[in-house]
Amino acid sequence: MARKKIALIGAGMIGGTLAHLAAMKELGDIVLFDVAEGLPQGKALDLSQSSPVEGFDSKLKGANSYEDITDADVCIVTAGIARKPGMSRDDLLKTNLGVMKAVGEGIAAHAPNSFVICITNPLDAMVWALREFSGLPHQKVVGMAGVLDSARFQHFLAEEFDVSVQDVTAFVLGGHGDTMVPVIEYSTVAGIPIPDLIKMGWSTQERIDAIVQRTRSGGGEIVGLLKTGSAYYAPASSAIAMAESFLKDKKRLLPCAAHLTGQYGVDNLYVGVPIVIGANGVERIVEIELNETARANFDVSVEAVKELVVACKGIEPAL
Ligand code: TXD
Repeated sequence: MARKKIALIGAGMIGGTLAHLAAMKELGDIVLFDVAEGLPQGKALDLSQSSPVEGFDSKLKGANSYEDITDADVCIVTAGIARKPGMSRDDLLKTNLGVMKAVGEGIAAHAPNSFVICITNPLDAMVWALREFSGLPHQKVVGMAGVLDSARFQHFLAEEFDVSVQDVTAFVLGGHGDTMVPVIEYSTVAGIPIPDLIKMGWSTQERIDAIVQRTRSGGGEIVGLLKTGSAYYAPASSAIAMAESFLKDKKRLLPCAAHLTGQYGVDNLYVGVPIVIGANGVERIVEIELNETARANFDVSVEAVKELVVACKGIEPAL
């Protein structure tokens, strides 16, 4: 059986890390595509030279032409500009919308059967625009944010409870970052929900609220520290988990930005919800009952995504 093909559109910080992870996990052969000349080729060569040491047989290629992504099984899109300190996610809108147009057309022309994972910010609007520009089926285009947001939440919770991250599950909904909605009742340590853990004296509501807040501004905290870019290790790991679920038909239930058609009372919008990812892409959208607070927060999140989509339509009338 021929190897799977993974196209990474954008060979910057996340793109390079994606290539490293995909190669180490031998998910398939990898094409790093970027508009910058030399960058994808340099990273591909450097990574290829680590293969004898690491013992992986994935082939890596750097490219500046969309022809090289031909027949990719998965495309992971990080192309665009990253957030700089002081810059809001929405400031990125205009530039990255133009990038989504080019990328969407490139994927439509060369890898129309691929499973597409968008990472570029502002995520919920960019994945919507990328789907529109590419014309691919909605179940084959998703956005990565929830896996990262819940990983951040899980990390902070594991620290708070002093338990293994492996035993912490976190449940988040809604848009990326500031408007993320953690559902505390469904976030657990080995199945014990957080409200019960609070009752057991493992933490307090105030401390959990502070963790939620830190998670929401998790991206900004890293931007502030790095000063020259945004997070890339955890975002790359998160997208690889999604790609792996598709490539291996694992049917993992992961929080992702998915196209809603009435679920959660939302129509024709990409919002972060739990989905099952398998060989057919989005195989199921999981609709859970929300309590009043979660519902109210979710609605705020949906409104924020709606506003961004309206802004996109203002910039790009073809949408
Ligand atoms: O949770 C999430 N979704 C995110 C999103 C978490 C962290 C960062 N997130 C966003 O990912 C971030 O705000 C950016 O929009 C993307 C990519 O972040 P990265 O850190 O990888 O940015 P880089 O290093 O600037 O890389 C972007 C690359 C760079 O090499 C450009 O030359 C290239 O994109 N680029 C393009 N490639 C192809 N085609 C076009 N048109 C293009 N324009 C720029």
